[in-house]
Amino acid sequence: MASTDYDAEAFFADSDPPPKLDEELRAAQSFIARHAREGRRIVLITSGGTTVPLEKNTVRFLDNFSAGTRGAASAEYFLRSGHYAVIFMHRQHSLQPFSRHYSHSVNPFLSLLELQNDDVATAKGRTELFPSLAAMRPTQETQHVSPQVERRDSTQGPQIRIKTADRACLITILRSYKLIQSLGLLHNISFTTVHDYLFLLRGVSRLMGSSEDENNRPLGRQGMYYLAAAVSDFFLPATEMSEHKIQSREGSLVIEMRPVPKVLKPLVEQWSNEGFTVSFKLETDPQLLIPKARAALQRYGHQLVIGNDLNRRKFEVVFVDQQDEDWLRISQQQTEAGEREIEEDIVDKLIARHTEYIAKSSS
Ligand code: 9Z3
Repeated sequence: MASTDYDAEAFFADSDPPPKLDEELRAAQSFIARHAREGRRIVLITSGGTTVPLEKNTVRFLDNFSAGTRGAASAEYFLRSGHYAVIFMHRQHSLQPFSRHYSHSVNPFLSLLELQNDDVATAKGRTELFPSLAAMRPTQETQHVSPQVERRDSTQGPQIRIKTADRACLITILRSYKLIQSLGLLHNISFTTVHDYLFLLRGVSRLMGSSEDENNRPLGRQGMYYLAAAVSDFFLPATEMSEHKIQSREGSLVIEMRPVPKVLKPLVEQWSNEGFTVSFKLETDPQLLIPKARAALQRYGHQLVIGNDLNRRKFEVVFVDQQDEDWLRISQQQTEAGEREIEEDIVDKLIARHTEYIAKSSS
């Protein structure tokens, strides 16, 4: 190890905490305290990729691949089980539970809506919005707007409706979202940089690790840590970062990055108080998946590594624990058609394993 490599303790001692950390942790504390008091299991889900800024006034950064699907979908399945309160710690602007079904790229929200009593089909309507387009005729598929224009009641402006075909699905998702909100079962925290992520992970796992129910029994094993975020392996310490935008006149860009401190070890040994800890291992070379997952288990001593290959992750993962390897596969066609999600099966299996883990401590 180079003398400048950071272990977790040195990293936290040498780095300034993110400006809103205390505020974030106060909010997380009241969520955790309430659910621990009520004897509910709590799962901390991390989701999305971390960034590593190359400059203090950041113009460029290194990013890790992750859309946040794994984390956001899993959060919904944990909530649906009825056994968990969920802390969803995600990369800012990555996918979130419930709203993920209507992301801008997959299912743009505006295309679910239709306008009634609207006059965009008339030249007058177009003049109001984009005068320079007034002379252009609507395309064939928007012609059907016209009959409604004929019936237009001048006292009533345009009305918005959800398209009939999308209504049932949207209503189910909206009702689920509202229900979870009204029960206060989901708490969101966002991060951008790997630095934010590390401070938040330490803060939240310490809070979970020290919480108790009303009979002073620790949350301990009832806590789960589901670490699906794609975390950078390399970072630049603040002391080695350029203050301003790196200038191209300096020729080729050569940056030496440091290994990110491994916080899974202190999470397991010091912070989480025996919480059930699941990390994900992402590889692109299938040969490396099992050995790397095994090495992580060995190194950190946690309960489970879920290995996934970048290109197969939506229909195949492998559960690696101290004893064996358990492949979970679902149909690729069904996945691609949007009929099934592997996260449903992952979460089912994890809940069963978590239940067993809790039972072991009480026996
Ligand atoms: C994963 O492996 C996740 O399953 C994915 C999910 C990032 C592949 P999406 O968000 O993708 O659904 O698009 N996460 C962990 C990746 C990671 O950084 N793991 C570290 C490593 O592999 C260990 S914590 O070394």
